[in-house]
Amino acid sequence: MNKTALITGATSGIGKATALLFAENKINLILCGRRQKRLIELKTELESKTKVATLNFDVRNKTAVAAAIASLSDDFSKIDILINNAGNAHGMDTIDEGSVDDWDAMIDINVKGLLYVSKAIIPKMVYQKSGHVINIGSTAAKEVYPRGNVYCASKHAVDAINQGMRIDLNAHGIRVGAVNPGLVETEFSKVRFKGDESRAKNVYTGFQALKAEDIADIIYFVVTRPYHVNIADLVVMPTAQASSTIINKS
Ligand code: NDP
Ligand code: 8X3
Repeated sequence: MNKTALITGATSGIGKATALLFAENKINLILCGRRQKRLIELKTELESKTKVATLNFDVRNKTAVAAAIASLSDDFSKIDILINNAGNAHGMDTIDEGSVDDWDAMIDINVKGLLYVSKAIIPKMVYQKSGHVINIGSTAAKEVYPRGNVYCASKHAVDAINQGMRIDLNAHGIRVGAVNPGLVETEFSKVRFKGDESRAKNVYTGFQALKAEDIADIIYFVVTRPYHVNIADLVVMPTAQASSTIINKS
């Protein structure tokens, strides 16, 4: 039987590229995001390739998260793969100048939202004695860079949660691993810089950034290893990037 994957943040970037690749490979999809129009368009695009359901919720709203996942039809109720991908940076300021609203957004979405979705799905994986959770971290989960403070804290939390999940779910045969990308050209910087396109573009100028498809390939590789292989933690950067702050720009 084909596997079913739930992908948060499927409306854009890494999540969308992963949805496209999974569909090509006949993995059934539950696509999640706030932008309903994009969810519908993606469903229309992919449903000739695989079975697709959409769930429209904000990961910050724990009641909406639980209700959306509980609303899945029987066809989609057994979730084999959870891709905890929804997230963003909001702002890039020194700690003294940072906006409390931006901090709330990053902690509420990247950390608490990931937990709310996990809480709605992992107990079912425990019950079914199978499942694979991929947490999308970041190089910001591994190091801290200037003005990255709270975004880096949120991704360090994802790193800790990834480790904690793996420990706690070990007895249940559930695989847990993180994929931690460096700079990937998506809508990420547009969100971080609140729609400032030229500032966003500048982040990826002068070197070849990763594409969302590069990360999708890696996620697909991770979920297609034999059952006895669990890729626990993986960091991937563009060749031009050596760390968060060392980028070989032309
Ligand atoms: P995008 O901005 O392109 O995509 C972010 C996705 O997250 C969108 O689909 C968005 O959907 C969803 N999302 C954001 N906030 C919420 C919310 N409150 N509720 C539900 N869904 C939400 O960025 P990326 O694809 O680059 O980011 C995906 C993940 O990869 C994030 O966790 C990010 O931190 C991580 N990452 C990105 C890197 C990069 O350089 N781009 C590098 C390392 C990690 P919608 O707006 O429709 O809700
Ligand atoms: C996204 C990569 O360097 O902007 O997580 O933090 S970075």
